[in-house]
This record gives sequence, C-alpha cells and structure tokens, in this order.
Amino acid sequence: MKFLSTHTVNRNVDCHITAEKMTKRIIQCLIALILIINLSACDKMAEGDKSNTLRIILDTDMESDVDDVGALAMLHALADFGETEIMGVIVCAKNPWSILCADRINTYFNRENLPLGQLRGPGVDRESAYARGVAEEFPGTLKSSDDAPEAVDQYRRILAMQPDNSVVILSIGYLTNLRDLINSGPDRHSSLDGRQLVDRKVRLWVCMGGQFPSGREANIRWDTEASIEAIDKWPGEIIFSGWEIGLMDTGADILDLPESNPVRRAYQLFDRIPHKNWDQVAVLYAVRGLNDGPAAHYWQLSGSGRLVIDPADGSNTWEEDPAGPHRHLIQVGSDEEIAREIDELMMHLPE
Ligand SMILES: [Ca+2]
Repeated sequence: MKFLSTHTVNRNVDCHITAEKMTKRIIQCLIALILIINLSACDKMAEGDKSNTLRIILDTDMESDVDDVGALAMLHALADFGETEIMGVIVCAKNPWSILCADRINTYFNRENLPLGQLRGPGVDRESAYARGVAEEFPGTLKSSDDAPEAVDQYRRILAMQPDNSVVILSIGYLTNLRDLINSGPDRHSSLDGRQLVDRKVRLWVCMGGQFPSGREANIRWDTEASIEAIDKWPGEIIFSGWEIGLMDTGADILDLPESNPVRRAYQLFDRIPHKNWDQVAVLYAVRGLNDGPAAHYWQLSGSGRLVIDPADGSNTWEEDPAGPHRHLIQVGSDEEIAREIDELMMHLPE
C-alpha cells in the first residue's frame, strides 16, 4: 500500500510536471502562431503595397517619330517618382536600331536591366532619323537587336509573373506584337494561351492609336491587319488616346538638357523642335490619369463604343455602343497645362 501510495504520489508529480510542460508547449506554440500570423500579415501588406503600384509594359516603335523617346523619358521620370513601375519595353518595329535606342535611354535613367523584347516576325520597317545615332553614341547593355529576347516570349514571361489583373499595357506603336501575343499558345512561362493570359493578367490596354470620331492614324494603319486582329480579339477594355489630342507642342527646351542625355540627342537628330506629342499624352494618361492624379482632369472618357477599322486602308471610325469594349479620351484640359506637365517630365534628370 505504502509502495502504491508512493507510486501514486510520483505519478501525481509526473502528471503535474507533464501538465506544466504541456502548458508551456501550448504557450510556446501560441506565441509561434501569433508570430507566423504577424509575419504573414506583413508579407501580405508588402504584396499589397507592391501590387498597388501601377505596372506598365511599354510597346513602342521608336523609329519614325521622336515622340516615343519623349514618352520613354517621361515613363522613367514617373518611375523615379514612384508613380509607376516599368515592367518592360517591347519594340514593335523592324528597324534594328530602335531597341538599341530604347536600351540607351533605359541605361541613362539607371534602368539598364529593364526587360526588353524585339519583334522577330514580319512587321513594319521604317527609317529613323535618330535611333542609330543614339544607339552608336551612347552607352548601353545591348549590342545588337539580334541579342534581345523575342517580343511575345518576353511579354508572356513578364505577364506570367504578375498578380492577376495588375498590368497596364501602353502601346505607342504598331499593334503587331499585341496581335502576336493574343495568338500565342501555352509555353514554358504559362499554360494559358495568349488571350487567356491577357484576360487574367492585364488590367487595361491604353492604346495611342486611331483618330476620333474618324481618321487614318499611323499606329493603326501601318499594320492594319494586325491592328484589326489585336483589337477585335482583345479580351478586355481598351482606352484609345487618339491622334487629335496629341497636337500640342512640347520639347521647346529639350536642347538645354545635358549633352550626356540621349533624349536630347534624339530630338536634336530628329530636328523638329518643338514637336507634337501623341505618345507622351498616352503616357501621362496611363500613369497620372489612371492614378487619379491632377492629370486625370485633363481628359474625360467617351461613352462605350467600338473602334472600327477599314481593312482596305486602315482608316477608322468610332461607333457608339453601350456594350462596346472601347472608350477614347476626350480632352477637357487646356493644351498649355498638359504641355507644361509633359515638358516637366521630359526634362527630368536621372537620380
Ligand atoms: Ca510611336
């Protein structure tokens, strides 16, 4: 009995120690759980912060007109100010100097590692008064357009990595790449086809293209077939920044920039200063308009409708349609205030 009694006491003590240990373990587990929940919340906040940044892929011809150069300079300025994140610069022109010119500008703005993409298939091939000069005179990382990743592969790689419904595609050139992207099939980057991938990842396509209510604008007509297909098959909304709202002059002081600035050199080689700024208007809308900054008040959106392209000559008309997937910008701000804001951004120097 005595033995039993001692045993019972020992068991009670053991039980007591075990219960104490258990309580300790539970408390430790609870603390660990709270820490994990907190860390996970922090991660989510960081993700949230990041996904709130406007992510832009620029699709540019960067050859026949110099406004692409001004547009890319503005985009770098806006990225320096934290208003956007440039996810990539994709070239839709066959001119082999265009992508090298873009690379030199990216390098000047300390973004030499920005993903680039080059159209490889058939496309528009036009002369440039500035692209080769800038490419040859300024430092960069790309030696030849042949070394650049293929445009659609680059698009798919970038898109596949982004949060759903987060990317703004800003096209300021021909729609060849976007047609090819829409028609692309599943690959190593994504099991989705091009249309599905765009549908999932792209928030909006802002397209410098077309003239409203009707006209014959270069970005649409130079590769009419691609324009029709890209626009008709696009699964989401498209906002057009038309030819008629880019006619104010900018760049009057561009030669005051340092000689080390490739933007200055491009305008000097193009030799029309000041100059119209179709592409810059689209950039200003795509960043400060969509971020609901003061620039948002420069334009109103039209009602819903459709950009209808004539396959015979690439001219376009605007058809109102409440169920239509397109809208276009209608300028309500003054030319002066829009031009002033664009000029300030084009004159920005890298940090
Ligand atoms: Ca352009």
